[in-house]
Amino acid sequence: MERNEELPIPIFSTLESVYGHGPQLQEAQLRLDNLKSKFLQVFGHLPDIYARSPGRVNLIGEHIDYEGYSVLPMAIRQDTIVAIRKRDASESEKLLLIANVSEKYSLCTYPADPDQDIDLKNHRWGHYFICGYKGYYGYAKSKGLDVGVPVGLDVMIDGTVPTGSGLSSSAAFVCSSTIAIMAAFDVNFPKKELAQLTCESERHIGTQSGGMDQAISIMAKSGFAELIDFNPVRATDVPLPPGGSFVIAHSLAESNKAVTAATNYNNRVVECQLAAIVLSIKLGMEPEEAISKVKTLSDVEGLCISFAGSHGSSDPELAVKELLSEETYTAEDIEKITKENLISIFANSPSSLDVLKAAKCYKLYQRASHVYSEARRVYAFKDTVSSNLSEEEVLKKLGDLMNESHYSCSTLYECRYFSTVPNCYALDDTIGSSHDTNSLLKKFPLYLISFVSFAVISCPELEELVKVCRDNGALGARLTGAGWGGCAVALVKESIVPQFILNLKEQFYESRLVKGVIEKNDLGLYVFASKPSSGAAILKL
Ligand code: NG1
Ligand code: MG
Repeated sequence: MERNEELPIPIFSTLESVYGHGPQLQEAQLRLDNLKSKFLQVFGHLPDIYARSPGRVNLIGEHIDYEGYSVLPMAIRQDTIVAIRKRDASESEKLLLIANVSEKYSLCTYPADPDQDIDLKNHRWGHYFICGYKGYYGYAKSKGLDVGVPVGLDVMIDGTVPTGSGLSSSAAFVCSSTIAIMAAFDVNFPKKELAQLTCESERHIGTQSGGMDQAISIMAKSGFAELIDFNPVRATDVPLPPGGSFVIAHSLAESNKAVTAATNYNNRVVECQLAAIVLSIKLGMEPEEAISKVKTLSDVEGLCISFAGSHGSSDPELAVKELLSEETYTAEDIEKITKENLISIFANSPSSLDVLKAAKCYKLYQRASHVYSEARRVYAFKDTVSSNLSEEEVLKKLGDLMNESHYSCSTLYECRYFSTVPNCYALDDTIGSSHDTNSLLKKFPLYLISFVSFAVISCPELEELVKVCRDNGALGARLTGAGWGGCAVALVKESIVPQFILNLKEQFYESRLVKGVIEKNDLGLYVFASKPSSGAAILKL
């Protein structure tokens, strides 16, 4: 049988083929009717074709995709549908008009120019469509397709993946946009190629993201989670553990990665690269070679042969313990090891230079420890699912792994601080360690102390939510997606799911209801059990 990733995107002529026959179908029909009538209202025509791509919940394997390590997400039913109409080449208007069914998002207009730069200083929601647009043209040209003269496009978006929630609304948007454009031009590429190209094109938004979200959105199979490997992208079906259910709950803190990249997401990517370079030099590589060759922590794994773990093979976690310092590194500390200054190491990456500008120090030991241990947990999770253990034991073990993952994300990777105060604060310059409350007390008036301590323990929502999940019987609970807000995912025994959700509503959400923003009746949007849904599709309706 041909592997899933070698196939092109499926084309369906009915909504049932994607949404099945349950209440989901009714909801999809309503969305489609609304999308069509709004399209007609705004553009004066009906769309030619539609594409949909789902969001995802990552079960385990956080912040390791960009380091080359496998991750284990599943697609959720919430998705983005893109309706598109290609204008005739004869029509004078050569514009991309991107509208949204939601009034929250106003019409975005761009030139029909695949070579345009995205204005990162002025973030607009339509930029994600342009990522897909540039990606499509770049790929089509590289394959020698005759792309013709760019024409205008009328586009309308309907997304149900909550934004800034760690459920990958951005990748659902970029993937559905790319696929809609591709379908409008009557071509279809293999999923594997699309996963790669959408991953690269989402980087136009300024985050140095890995490829997990696009890969699962494109390659997901209904009823399965997927182990996603990289270089090259591959998906392996992983059945869900019997007797267990995954519940997703929103912390109600949004995290806008496109805006906070320099201090949060990209900061960690840069720290990982620095950790990888320093580690490889400590393992005997010449600095010059390390700088030119080593990009990710997975590049270093093969060098750790002298650090054998209990299983006999090389153990990078041990190497980190021995060779990196737990203290934070300044730029000068690192430059002494690399014998080259950081600005020239990252000279070709403007978004990394932004990170260097914002950062005062780097936590190499902590970030590398997280990445290597999380990579190990992903395989432990997959092996546990297919082990001979009893149902009870499997669920318990998976829950433990999820809890360990959360602890690591929280304490070693620190995906939980607000970006207003960078992780290695600029304040560190004057106050020494910002965690040292005594020295703070001596030096600063009370108002500043309360500000600093607020910053240190800020974004408590996700921590609280994870605790509420565990207190109510979750076998494991963890943040999912990039963190700094967004959702938690909890593994819960199937038999207690309804009661578990009720308890969360009572203990976490009730006190946070805000009239006009979060109403009691809408709570189902913020906390729900999720089954693995299918991947991207083209709809010719
Ligand atoms: P979210 O925050 O869900 O968009 C991001 C990255 C992933 C991955 C996770 C952390 C993008 C598009 N996605 O997910 O590649 O690195 O964080 O595991 O930036
Ligand atoms: Mg995203």
